[in-house]
Amino acid sequence: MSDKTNDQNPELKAGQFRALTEAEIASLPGQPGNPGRRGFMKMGALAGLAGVGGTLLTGCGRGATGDQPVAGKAPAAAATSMPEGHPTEVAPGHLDEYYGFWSGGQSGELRILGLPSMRELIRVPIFNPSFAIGWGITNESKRVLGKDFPPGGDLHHPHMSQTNGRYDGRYLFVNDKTGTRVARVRCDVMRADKIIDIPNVADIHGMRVQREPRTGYVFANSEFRVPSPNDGRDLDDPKKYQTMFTAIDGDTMEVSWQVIVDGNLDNTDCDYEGKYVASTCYNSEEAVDLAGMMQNERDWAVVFNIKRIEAAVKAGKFKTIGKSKVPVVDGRHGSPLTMYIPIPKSPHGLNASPDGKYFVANGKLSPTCSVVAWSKVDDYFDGKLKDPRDAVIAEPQLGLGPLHTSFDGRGYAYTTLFIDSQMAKWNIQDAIDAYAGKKVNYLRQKLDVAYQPGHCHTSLGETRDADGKWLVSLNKFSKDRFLPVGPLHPDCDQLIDISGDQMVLVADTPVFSEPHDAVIVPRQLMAGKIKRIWDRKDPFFAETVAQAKKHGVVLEKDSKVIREGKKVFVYMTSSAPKYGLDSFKVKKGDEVTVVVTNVDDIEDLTHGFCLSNYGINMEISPQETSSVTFIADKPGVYWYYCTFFCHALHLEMRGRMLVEA
Ligand code: CUK
Ligand code: CUA
Repeated sequence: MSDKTNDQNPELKAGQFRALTEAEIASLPGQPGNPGRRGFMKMGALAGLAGVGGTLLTGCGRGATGDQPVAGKAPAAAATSMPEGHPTEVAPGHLDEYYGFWSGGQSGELRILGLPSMRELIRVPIFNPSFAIGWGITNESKRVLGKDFPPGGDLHHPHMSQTNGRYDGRYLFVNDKTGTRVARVRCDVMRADKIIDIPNVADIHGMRVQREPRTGYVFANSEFRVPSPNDGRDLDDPKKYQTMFTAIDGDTMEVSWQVIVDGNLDNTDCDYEGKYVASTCYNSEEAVDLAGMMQNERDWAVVFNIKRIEAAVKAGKFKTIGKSKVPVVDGRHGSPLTMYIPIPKSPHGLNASPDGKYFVANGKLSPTCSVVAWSKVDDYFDGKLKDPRDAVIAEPQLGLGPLHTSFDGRGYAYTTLFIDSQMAKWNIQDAIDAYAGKKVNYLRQKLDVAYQPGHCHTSLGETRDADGKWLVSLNKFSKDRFLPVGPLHPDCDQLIDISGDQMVLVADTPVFSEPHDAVIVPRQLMAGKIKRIWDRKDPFFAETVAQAKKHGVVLEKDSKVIREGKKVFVYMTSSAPKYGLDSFKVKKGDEVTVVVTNVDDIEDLTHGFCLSNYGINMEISPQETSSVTFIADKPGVYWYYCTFFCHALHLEMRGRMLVEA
């Protein structure tokens, strides 16, 4: 199916799009009188007929705004002369308007995209080693990763720190499902500076940050139930398995407290007042096989009362488990610390609306989303609401497989339908009215996406600043959308314009496995926050600087070798196109630490240090110090050379390590 490609629209070059006509929009699924999916598939033919009469979608009423003198959008005139094959509206040399911080899934990395071009700008390795920059190889990165770091991670959820419900550009926090870890990334240099193991639990999945008054807490769900402590006891006695909700102090990256729950936790989000955080909770059956996990018609959204939990911890009403000192409170059914709201069926995503009034739990195995009012949660904890189910104030029926919901700040919600391969746009107030018995149609549009969407995310949609401009659909399958590249297909992330009444698909982007979630942040918000060269006083390599100081070495100018028994420290500068040392000599079996300081202070003038046949490469960006420690176990001549093309004489930028037998 290639209904939306330009095969049928020969007037347009590959990658060019034009705006839908009124008639085409009316034919979209979800529109009154629409002919359904089949009709949508016919749209390609329709588009062919319409020919070049329509405006290019690249213009899309979003051309030059006049208030963006610095690049941003290409002027409307330039939009018609977009480079061939470029699926975007950002012309060469122009900058994107938004940063997209993208999960890398089982790649273990964070990715930074530009929107609306959907261009991948850079990858930030976090749980995954990266030979390109030396993550997992350098001493500096190993200090963050810890001693015996696993070979990778499964990063699902990136979220930026907030202050008063708005992104503040300090940190990004990410989870590692397989390694039961949470990492913090500094937004100024886009490097992880803390990675912590979460004790007592397994598989950190859903993760969000406290919005009010600031982050504050980072909340993490552990999904799989295991014995606790998980030390070989109670192996095949699932009744003794449990899981917990974890709150981390985002400033110190220490675990503040944990709450034992029933079921297993999936996704999580918090309110805009700093009072509550809620998690979807499936497998209320507490089974360990597929059939068993799908028995109940309803599972839960669990709401955690932050103040009460803090008070319980303060009053000493907690236990600790095994060697961990983390206070653990009991939040299972009947606890005054939690509220279990029945939600159909095995709910997955949980998303708080930017007006601060509601959260939406996405039904997954039910065609519904459940809208819960935070005010009713207040009522429940105040004793005014007896049945937690009465906190549900709407349950719109949207389609098959609702997984995640995003908001535009104008009262609309956008929900991914995994099984239907569609995005549903619906009106929250209408859904509430319909639940109350009024005859209203809350559904506004269904847009086919390709294919099987997981998360969706709107620009600024998880903050008070939700601007209703862009929506991304992070699709798990791409099938026929791209050139075949072997049995493993890329995923397909699609950009959707939501600035008008109708969602309009504007770009397909192939992505490597497997983005789950993303956040979209305007570039103005990051202006001045991102460094372009390192600060010599940066804490990332401060320990290496301190070690050099002990050796009496001034990193910015000294290049010398210092021997301490079998330990050899090789200090050298790098300045295009030369290392401070043309060669150094060690003995077989020495523990060698090479410390390279890039004294160039020109933006983008990065050097590399690659040591042949020793499996070593590292990046040294302007004003950075990077170091690596290894055993010189192979005698002979080994060249080290620069891996970042830095100068016309880059290939000559090298030297020799001489290892005596
Ligand atoms: S989860 Cu993957 S599609 Cu890990 Cu946020 Cu829903
Ligand atoms: Cu330094 Cu290439």
